[in-house]
Amino acid sequence: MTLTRTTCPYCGVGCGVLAGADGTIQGDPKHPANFGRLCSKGSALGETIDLSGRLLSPKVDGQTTDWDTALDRVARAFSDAIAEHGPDSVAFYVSGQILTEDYYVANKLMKGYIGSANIDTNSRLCMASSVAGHKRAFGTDTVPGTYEDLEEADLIVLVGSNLAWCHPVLHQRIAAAKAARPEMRVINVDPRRTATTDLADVHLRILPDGDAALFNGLLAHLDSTGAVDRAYVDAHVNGFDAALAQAQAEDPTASGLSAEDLAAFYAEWTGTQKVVTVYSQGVNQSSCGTDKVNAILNCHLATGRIGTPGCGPFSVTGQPNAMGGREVGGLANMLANHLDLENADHRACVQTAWDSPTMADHAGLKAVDLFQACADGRIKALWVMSTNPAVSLPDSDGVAAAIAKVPFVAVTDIMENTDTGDLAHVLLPAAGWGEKDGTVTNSERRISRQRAFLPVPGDARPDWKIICDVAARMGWADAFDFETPEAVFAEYVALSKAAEPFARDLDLSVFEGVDYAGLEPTQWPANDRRFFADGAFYHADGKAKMLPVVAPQPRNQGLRLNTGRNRDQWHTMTRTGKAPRLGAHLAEPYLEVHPDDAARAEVTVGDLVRVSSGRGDAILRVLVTDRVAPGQPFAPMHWTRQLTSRSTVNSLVTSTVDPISGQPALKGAGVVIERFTAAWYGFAASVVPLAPRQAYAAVARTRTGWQVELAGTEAPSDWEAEARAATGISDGEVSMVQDPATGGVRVALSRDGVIVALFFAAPTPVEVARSHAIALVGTETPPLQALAGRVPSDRPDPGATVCACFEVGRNTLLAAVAEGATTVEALGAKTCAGTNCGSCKPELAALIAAARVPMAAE
Ligand SMILES: Nc1nc2c(c(=O)[nH]1)N[C@H]1C(S)=C(S)[C@@H](COP(=O)(O)OP(=O)(O)OC[C@H]3O[C@@H](n4cnc5c(=O)[nH]c(N)nc54)[C@H](O)[C@@H]3O)O[C@H]1N2
Ligand SMILES: Nc1nc2c(c(=O)[nH]1)N[C@H]1C(S)=C(S)[C@@H](COP(=O)(O)OP(=O)(O)OC[C@H]3O[C@@H](n4cnc5c(=O)[nH]c(N)nc54)[C@H](O)[C@@H]3O)O[C@H]1N2
Ligand code: SF4
Ligand SMILES: [Mo]
Repeated sequence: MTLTRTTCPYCGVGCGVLAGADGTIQGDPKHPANFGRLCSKGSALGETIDLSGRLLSPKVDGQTTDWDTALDRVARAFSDAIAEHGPDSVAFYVSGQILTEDYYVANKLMKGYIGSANIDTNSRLCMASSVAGHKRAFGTDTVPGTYEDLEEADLIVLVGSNLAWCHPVLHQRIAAAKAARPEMRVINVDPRRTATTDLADVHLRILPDGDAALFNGLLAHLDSTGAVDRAYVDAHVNGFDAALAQAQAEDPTASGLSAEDLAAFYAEWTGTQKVVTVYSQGVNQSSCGTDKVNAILNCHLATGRIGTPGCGPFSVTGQPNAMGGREVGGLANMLANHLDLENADHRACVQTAWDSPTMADHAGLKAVDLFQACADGRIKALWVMSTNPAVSLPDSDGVAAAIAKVPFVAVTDIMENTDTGDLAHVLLPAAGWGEKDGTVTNSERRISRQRAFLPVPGDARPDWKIICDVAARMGWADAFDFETPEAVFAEYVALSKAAEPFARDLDLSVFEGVDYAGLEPTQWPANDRRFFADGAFYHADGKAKMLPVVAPQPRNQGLRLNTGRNRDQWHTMTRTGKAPRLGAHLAEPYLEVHPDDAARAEVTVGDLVRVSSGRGDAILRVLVTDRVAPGQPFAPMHWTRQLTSRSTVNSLVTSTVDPISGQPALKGAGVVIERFTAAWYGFAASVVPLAPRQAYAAVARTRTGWQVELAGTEAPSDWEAEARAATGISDGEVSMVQDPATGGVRVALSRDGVIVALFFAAPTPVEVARSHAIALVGTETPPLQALAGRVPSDRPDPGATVCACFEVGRNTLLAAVAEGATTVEALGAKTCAGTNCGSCKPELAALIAAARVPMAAE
């Protein structure tokens, strides 16, 4: 079996993968991002490349059609809108998950040919505050860090980053470095205790948005203790005095931390030369995100701790090509290749290189404004590529309604049914990961190839090709006559050459004339060349800039909803949702609630709550835990209308944005929670695909088909009919057991002696061993035995999955701990858990710790 060297399509770590057409997936030992490691999502890639649910042909108005019809329709809709209402009446909304070549041609078409800058991307929800912070401080959007810095650092401060779940291989690299060098220290700044906290020596549980006060306090402390590098500041930094004066006027306890915790943190940061501050969405996704970024950068600039090994600020990118998108200028306020839209010389340079008829000369609409313009009727034609805004944008119900109002909507996706695709007039089938070729740039500016190892299915085409096909039909065939992604890449590299006179940071000369087919993972400007090591920045005078940051006042009344990610799901689950072993870890939409808040709302573990905000509501399962602070419930962002009836978390989030970056405050919606009173609760497993139809329903894939957690507001009069509807099985024999004492109902549906579905319902949350019930589906177990719902003594119930790779459940692990496996290594030796990708190791450690706490202390 020949394996192809490619790159993982999920997070910005950008791990190298060896992949085979039979679904073989291995970490690439030679890739400098991962050296052979993969996390649970990467390891399960083989389970997500089947063609189920794929969009395989273009569709116009819901009807399958051919490419010519679909492309003509898109081109005509855009050309007509532009002719009638001008270039700013159309928009593209793209994604950090398309390849650099796709991004480059989309940006070229919109900015250089249509002549508008109305192209924005989901990176607006993700990296925009970091981009804006970098530009303010450095004069350009440069991420100076490398992964090796993380291993060389003596202190790593993780701010608003759940690295263990979101950048697992980087987390593992840090864990390995720390194991080898135990004196290395990790501090985690997060209002929530996460799997990442478990690796940290110190957890600073700040108040939401307390980061600016924390880092302002650090700056004042650096100054008062003589730790500022005066020579560096004098030579390379402007704005020190103003930034310091503002920092001195602030009260660091506004961060929510005690004076002792602050003093200890400040002393450690001040006393350690090699410090890396890693930050992510807890910093960026805020109404003061850009200021938070600059508060962090200020401290590194004041000490000259930037650009040297083992030191610096490090904004880790989320998506596989978030960085590539920034390079090609995929945001509405950027031009290609790190050039500035507002700069006439830059515009002229790009226009000359593109030989284009026009050039956008003012910033386009940023994501939230773009969908507001859809709602207002200003946008007449919209093209969404590789992102699912009807789920992932704040006020997602409002966004879905706005998309539905646009006279023409095209969506390019790999999946047939998504919440956004369901609103499109034209659906364009994209070739997916493994089927297409191109490049991506990871968090450390390393460009790697994604290579095809599967045939392109059906009529699908790569995104760059679809964009060029539409451009050609709009009259620009010559400028978009690329035959291959290699040709696009070459033009992108050439544009960087043309921009050389402006001496920007983005220097792609190492890629000139490179062997694209065999391209080795390579950093720009060149492997091992460091940014800012010599103190040269990109403001006009070559200096960096420190910014005065006004910390927001702590707002600590009411419930504030924090949101984020789960270990084993990727965003709106269109791909990870296909892998049974990924679905088994946290299988339904939930809300982590502090015990005090749960008591106040009179809810307990397993109950359902209705969470409401001024925007909308969502029904979520309650998880009572002190991992979250009082007043700060947390919900993951993943669930959609395809999989749930009413559990899309962004229905709750308001569209407040950071005034500088336009990035929405996705981590801070004011909410109220109340018990969701259900007349009955249920669980079902079936061999056929399930649709969410009850008041509460959450569907997931299983090894034997599909499962659904459900609840209804009215007990059905006919339980057999309900069970058949819930499981999608209308034929076959039925066996039913009812328990009048408890009101419980159990139904088995079988065909020719084979169980095809099981359904359990009760007036309280159903207690049935899920994994056991799922395993019975498709077997010839006698129905009444299956309905006993108890686990036969010879087959212990493994419980909820903790280790996705080996599918090891919580009960299995607890039993092993009880038998003496009280270290992560011992647990691994006994159960295999944690011995493949290692993503569950933090949870294994937590489980061991919890199991050893005497019951009375819980
Ligand atoms: N498993 C998985 N991995 C992913 C993704 C995925 O969907 N699933 N998506 C990828 C993408 S696109 C991205 S952008 C990254 C995101 O990666 P991360 O940013 O690490 O992930 P999040 O869970 O969004 O948020 C991180 C933390 O911010 C904390 N936080 C909330 N408010 C504040 C605050 O005011 N201050 C501080 N200091 N912290 C706060 C939250 O409690 C949370 O633990 O993950 C990438 N990796
Ligand atoms: N509340 C809350 N909301 C958030 C966040 C949060 O932390 N909290 N995080 C935000 C962040 S950081 C991000 S990055 C966004 C992510 O949110 P989205 O980008 O909306 O989520 P995805 O599910 O990654 O959407 C990618 C889509 O592209 C499709 N696709 C996959 N491969 C291809 C391909 O090769 N070509 C094409 N054309 N399509 C493809 C997938 O099927 C899927 O429909 O969510 C944001 N929303
Ligand atoms: S850490 Fe996991 S999701 Fe991220 S690139 Fe590596 S294997 Fe893929
Ligand atoms: Mo992201």
